[in-house]
Amino acid sequence: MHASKCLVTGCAGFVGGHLCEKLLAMGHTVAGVDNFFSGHRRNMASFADHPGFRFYETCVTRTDELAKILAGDVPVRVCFHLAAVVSVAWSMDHPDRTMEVNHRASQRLHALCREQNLSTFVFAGSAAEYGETGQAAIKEEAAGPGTVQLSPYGRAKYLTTSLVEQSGYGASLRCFNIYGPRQDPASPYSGVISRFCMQALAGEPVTIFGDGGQTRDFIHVADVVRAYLLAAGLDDSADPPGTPLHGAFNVGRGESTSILELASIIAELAGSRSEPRFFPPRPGDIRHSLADAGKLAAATGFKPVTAMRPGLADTVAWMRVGAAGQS
Ligand code: UD2
Repeated sequence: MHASKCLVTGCAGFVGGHLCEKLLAMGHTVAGVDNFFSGHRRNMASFADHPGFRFYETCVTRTDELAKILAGDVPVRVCFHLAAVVSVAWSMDHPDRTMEVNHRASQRLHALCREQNLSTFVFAGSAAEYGETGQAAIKEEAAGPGTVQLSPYGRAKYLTTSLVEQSGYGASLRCFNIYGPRQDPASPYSGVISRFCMQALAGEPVTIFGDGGQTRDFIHVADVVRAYLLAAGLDDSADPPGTPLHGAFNVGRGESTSILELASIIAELAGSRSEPRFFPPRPGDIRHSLADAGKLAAATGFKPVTAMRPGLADTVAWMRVGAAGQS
């Protein structure tokens, strides 16, 4: 495969770190950008010293800095734009900052990538762009100009995805609930799987918001990384190979798991007798969220390969050793 220089914004984040690791292992070179707002140096530990990796500590709102990085000695060919305000809850209290980072800065970077003739711009969209659809399995068309997103996070992601779609340049991956090793369990905004794993391993009660009957479409980070490569036209297994995608694509497994089921599987895998403890539902919590991921499958043949149990076992195993050594 032809080696490309890639820009990965959010390279110290949970997904960004995994993506950089994979790109470098494939022989690409990576310029990584992060400001450690929610990312961690530990997420770059496995590749920070790789000769093909160069790190730039800056914020994605600094478009002038990004322009310099893009036009370096070896020009960047592909941009993966993952840096963002990542917490739905934080966005509720900081709508202006969320709009600046998740939409306006993304808009500027998209324009820059286009001007500089990068082969593509792949944006981290989100299932939060859909709001409450009432649909069993959500298709991409469910988000439109009349959609009412439940958070500034969802709104800003939607606006950026829309501009990517309308421009005819680049792709947006609307990922559903991503989980796996290195997801930070320690923040109140952390994903449910990382929190449950940490609680179960510590022998503490698992915290369930609401009755636990709410469902999510969980997808392992390794599958999400493959989806990013396909979207950029960098995956050899794609059919046809090497064609960047255009437009918005759901990334999920198309399978529902309830929060109660999740608590029970994680307790079993962790060998824990932790009991669930019930708390009031979170404001704005969606009841059911399930992807119809047929569009990405039809375009690329993509099929997630990590089933729920092995994926959770992998996450519990990492948390047992990895989380203990976090700095
Ligand atoms: C996820 C993403 C968010 C956005 C959204 C799109 C994460 C962390 N967040 O939000 O960025 O893309 O999907 O719709 O991936 N819960 C508990 N106990 C806990 C923690 C959570 O019961 O200790 C419940 C929570 O009330 C919710 C479900 O678990 O019903 C999933 O919560 P989450 O925070 O992992 O993710 P979500 O779907 O709110």
